[in-house]
Amino acid sequence: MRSRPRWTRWRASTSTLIFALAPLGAPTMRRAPVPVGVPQVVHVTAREFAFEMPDTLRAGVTTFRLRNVGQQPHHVMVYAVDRGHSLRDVYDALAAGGAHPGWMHAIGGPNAIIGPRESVATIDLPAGAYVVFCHIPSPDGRLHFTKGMLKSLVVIPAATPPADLPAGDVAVQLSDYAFTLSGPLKAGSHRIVITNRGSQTHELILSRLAPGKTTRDFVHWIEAQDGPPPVTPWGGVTDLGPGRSVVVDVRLEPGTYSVLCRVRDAGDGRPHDRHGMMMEVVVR
Ligand SMILES: [Cu+2]
Repeated sequence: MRSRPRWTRWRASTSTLIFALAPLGAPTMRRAPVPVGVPQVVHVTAREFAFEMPDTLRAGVTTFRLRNVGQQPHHVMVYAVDRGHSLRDVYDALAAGGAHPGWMHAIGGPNAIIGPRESVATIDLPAGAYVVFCHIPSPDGRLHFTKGMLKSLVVIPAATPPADLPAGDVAVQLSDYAFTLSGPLKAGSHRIVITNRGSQTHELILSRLAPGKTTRDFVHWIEAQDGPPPVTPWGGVTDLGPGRSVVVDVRLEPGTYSVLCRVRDAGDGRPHDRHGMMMEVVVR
């Protein structure tokens, strides 16, 4: 014998199911699309030496919009942290240098920017415990996270329907050790889908080269920090673990751009540009 409350509940769940599946074919759905989740937008303001941003986010697809009101370049590294590890553990692990420990997972974030431009990266953020930090060195050699640019972030489960990562107009694959673009980059706005197909964590540092300067000049400058930088930082994505994708919104001006990965190799500890993970892209 079936009781009435059960029947009512069954009907409710069936109609929900039909509603969810309808966009696959029902013509009536053209006028009444199923609402889909919209990425949450997180505004991050960076300066010497702090991040201004929420401490808690909801899980799902999230757009980080980084604005840097400081004088030095800053970026946002986003790492998920396994249970049982504190912010102090993260600090100690980062301060030790070398490859990051296995209990930290690179999720990707907006790479370095300075001045009025924004660095914009959309990532999928599962619920859990995270840290955000800046791993860029100061002129005195100390990394920004040691000066205050390290904070914890809690991502709580979301009740809203999940959004998909937005589609892009260009794809970039990261591998061990190369960047592969799906097509040319022209001046103007792009939505770039960056996917790590390698076995290690990689990043994409996008910088516009000053006239006459090369990516090798930039690498030399990163290591020596002498004189003014030969580039303008233009965003990209910070550390991104294998198999993950991030969508970066960028507005390109004509010029030559340097594309670089400085993640330290799991094998020999040298930065990936030393393994050939660097290229130049001419934008017209
Ligand atoms: Cu790399």
